[in-house]
Amino acid sequence: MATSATAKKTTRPATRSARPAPELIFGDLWEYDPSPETADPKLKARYELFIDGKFVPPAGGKYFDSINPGNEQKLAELALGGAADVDAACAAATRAFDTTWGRMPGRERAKYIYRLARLLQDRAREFAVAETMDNGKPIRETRDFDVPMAAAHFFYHAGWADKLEYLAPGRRVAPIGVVGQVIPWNFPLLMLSWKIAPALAAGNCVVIKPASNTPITAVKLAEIVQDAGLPPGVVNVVTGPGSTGGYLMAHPATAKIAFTGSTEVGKVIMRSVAGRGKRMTMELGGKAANIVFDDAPLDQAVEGIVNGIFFNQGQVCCAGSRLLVHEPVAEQVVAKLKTRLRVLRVGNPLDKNTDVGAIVSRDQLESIQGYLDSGVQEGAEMWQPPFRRPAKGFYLPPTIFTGVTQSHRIAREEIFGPVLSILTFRTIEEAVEKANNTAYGLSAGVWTDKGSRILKLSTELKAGVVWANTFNKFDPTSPFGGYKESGFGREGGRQGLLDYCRLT
Ligand code: TAP
Repeated sequence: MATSATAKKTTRPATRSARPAPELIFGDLWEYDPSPETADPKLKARYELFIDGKFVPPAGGKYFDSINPGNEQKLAELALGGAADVDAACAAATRAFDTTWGRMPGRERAKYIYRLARLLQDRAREFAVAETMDNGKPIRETRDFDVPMAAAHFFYHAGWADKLEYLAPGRRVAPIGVVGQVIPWNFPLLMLSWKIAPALAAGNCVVIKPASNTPITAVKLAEIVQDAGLPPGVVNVVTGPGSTGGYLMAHPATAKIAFTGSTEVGKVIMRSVAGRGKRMTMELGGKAANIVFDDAPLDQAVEGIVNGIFFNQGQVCCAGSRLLVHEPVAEQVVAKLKTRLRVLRVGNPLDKNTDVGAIVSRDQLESIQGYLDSGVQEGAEMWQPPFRRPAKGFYLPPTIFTGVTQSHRIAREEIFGPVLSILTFRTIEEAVEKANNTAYGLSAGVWTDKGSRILKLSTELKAGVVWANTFNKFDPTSPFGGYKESGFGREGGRQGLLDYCRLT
């Protein structure tokens, strides 16, 4: 610690004490007092598929690039897996299930899963940098949240592997078989751990397809799977486009499928596998209400609002993207929020001081921009702090809209960006009605001093998780999942593990 603290000090400019006021430096953060992460992400120029315990080229011989959204530079090329590769991966997973993993006592499986957790911890810094470069999220988040939480999921589920009979006392608990998994780009490594860890703990074998925007930490995790000595075929990683994910989901070898991504693609998958008897979990989109009452500690609530919508640039399924604020304090909350947003640092994701990093891709940036245009056209009032866009990379300042009504697109659709739509309410009934007026039902937040309000809202809000006087709190022991068009099934905790088991 002493060494890094000293090193950090020497890299800071001598004029540090002469900092200008925050408003003046906003937008100049790339030039101002940068504190870049320097750990080597150990990236390879090319990554192959991971099938049957080996890294193999794709059958079609094609590759695609992964781009760093922070500076638009190419990071690596990845194998473009297709149907033949999915066939090979499913065959390997079936063999592994029939001959090794599916028959292995839980206490033995646990040792392998603990090893995955520990090896991931050993390489935590490298994974954090790689994730930040591939996704654009601030290094502070990958370092302090994504990677430690991913390791925690492996540790937690390793602990379950030899105790499965306690999941459902009186029933026989068995694995399901080969599981096909498809994950999104917003928490690439974390979503991978949410998928793989419970599947392995229950005795299943997996074929997983990461998002093509952010495939790197998945293939790096495959290196760890190899180093941990898991039997060949237990974990297979097939990188490639959405169509490869579609083929995997519908593959006859997959007894269960687990999808995290947009509601739109989730519906396509559900239609494609209807009637095939597959077990299914769907973790889909969200449009959460974050509700602030007049008796809430407002400074604390403002921090919760900021965390709720600007964490990971708002590219979070459970983001508190609709702020419902009690009319008597609405003006005060908006004023405090603006003051806070003026000092958020937007910029280089590898800078340890950055609060808001890059949007994952140009396409996503354009999609968010489309929502900003629609908000303005429909009559809401947009506000952004002063911001100078870096020459390269996909950046957007934190954005808030006031004067939003429930019919506006920005109040109804999942924007998946750093954009907050602010509505007001007068009574608790109105707050509940507005919060539930959405096709989604993943999460919600409540800020109030009154326990009775918290109890009432936690039962009346139709959301998989309701946070009270906090937001975005996660734990491997706690089940996470949605209602309505946010999906079904749970990930995490006993309930999440049960979704990977066959009970007889
Ligand atoms: P999607 O566009 O739905 O993509 C998710 C994954 O599905 C990617 O790997 C994608 O591959 C693949 N895919 C695309 N078309 C497919 C098809 N027809 N069949 C099978 N797979 C297909 O979502 P996204 O943009 O990556 O992620 C954002 C969405 O995920 C948001 O709606 C967010 O709310 C949701 N999400 C939900 C949760 C939970 S826990 N509910 C957590 C995180 C994210 P390509 O990348 O190659 O297109």
